[in-house]
Amino acid sequence: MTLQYKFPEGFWWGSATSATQIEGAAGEGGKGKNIWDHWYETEPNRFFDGVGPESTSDFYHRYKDDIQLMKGIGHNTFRLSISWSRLIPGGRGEVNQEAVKFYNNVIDELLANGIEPFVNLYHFDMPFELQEEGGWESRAVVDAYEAYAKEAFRLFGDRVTKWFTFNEPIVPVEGGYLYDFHYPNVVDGRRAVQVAYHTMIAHAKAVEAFRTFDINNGKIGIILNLTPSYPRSQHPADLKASRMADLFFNRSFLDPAVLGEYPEELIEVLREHSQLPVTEKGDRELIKANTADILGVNYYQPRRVKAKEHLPNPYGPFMPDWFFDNYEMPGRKMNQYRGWEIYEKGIYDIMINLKENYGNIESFISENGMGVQDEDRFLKDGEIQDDYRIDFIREHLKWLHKSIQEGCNTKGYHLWTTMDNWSWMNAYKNRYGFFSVDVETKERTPKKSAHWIKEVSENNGF
Ligand code: BGP
Repeated sequence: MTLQYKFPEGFWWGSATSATQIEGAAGEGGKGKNIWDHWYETEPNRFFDGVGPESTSDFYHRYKDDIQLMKGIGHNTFRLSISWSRLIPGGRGEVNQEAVKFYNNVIDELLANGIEPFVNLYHFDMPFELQEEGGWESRAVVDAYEAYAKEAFRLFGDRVTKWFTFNEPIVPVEGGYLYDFHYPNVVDGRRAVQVAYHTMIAHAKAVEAFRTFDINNGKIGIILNLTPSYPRSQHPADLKASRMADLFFNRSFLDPAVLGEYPEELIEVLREHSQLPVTEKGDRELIKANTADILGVNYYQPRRVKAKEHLPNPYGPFMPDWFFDNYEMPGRKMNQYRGWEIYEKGIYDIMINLKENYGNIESFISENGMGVQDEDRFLKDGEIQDDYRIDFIREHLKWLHKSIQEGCNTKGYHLWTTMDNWSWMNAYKNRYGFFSVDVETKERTPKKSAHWIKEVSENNGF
């Protein structure tokens, strides 16, 4: 068969998940509480249909079957995260042996089935006790994270070679400290900046620690949600707006993680508005010396911006949005369920940017996907006919393929997500998986896209 879009030998086909969203068993196996368990206990009304993180998709008990499903659709790689509060209840101190056993079993099962585990250490899930101490605002929590990372490298580094320190570290900053969609629901620019900064320090410390372990061919990196910022027009004010959005939402993590330093312009604007974080001596060198080996790119939607229409309220909290307005481009293609624009070329623009401005760092698409509400509507002969998802993936893959042909160092594509999972405040509202999950019985059923990706992965193209 001749393929129009053939991917390089060894291309990583797979999908991505996170502990809190798939494991369930929140009160089992000795797991401590994280901020999601706590928030749900105190404000269940914040979660779609009042569904919380206690049982989610029950991967904790079903991982063996789930790994067979992954294998069945041609996965050669799979991303999971370790739940910090499961491995070390309370966030520091004693390791929970039941958790060690669980993660060992998952890792071994993946390897035995020819699927390489990509392991992420932190996916929005701060142990509750550490949040009570101040979470990422506290430097002591950074130290606790470093100890946790070391423990994970020591326990699993003999078999896991691809490690990630954080998934989308800007999201807890936005959700928890600016826009009120994650616990602790603080709205405070300065505290947000401190949280972002400490997250970066935690990342650099984990990278530094990783290099003291003798992990064969081991690579460590970070997973960032990069949202290219497109200006409404070429007017200098629109261009400036897009540059500012890019600084706050992309370069705030991308530059220090890959280039080892913060953009001067970002530091300047924070200084001007008295928002600079508290730092320690040696931080600059730490960041410089511990850049990522590999970058995971989560891409769902672009950001379109324009110059501000009105001056911001000078008494309101400092916000990145002081420097741009969002722009609704007429004729844009929307995923109406999630409210996100679909712009496939964005994936290519990101990769070209990484090639031209970030040393062509080894990267892969670590998340891309389409969340759809009420997917049962598309049920036919016992299977969800998700042709929209197939189109979505195919069109993104075409642009990714083009970027590879033009020399971008892109190694794989992971869909968000394997089977429908619990999506934070949205719970089970929007479904993303190759497999549907019956929320009551937890039964998994392949969607049409599962058969399609099997073929694509096995042919290494389409
Ligand atoms: C990413 C997160 C995932 C996942 C996904 C889908 O930002 O890394 O955890 O949830 O988005 O988004 P949502 O669940 O908000 O629909």
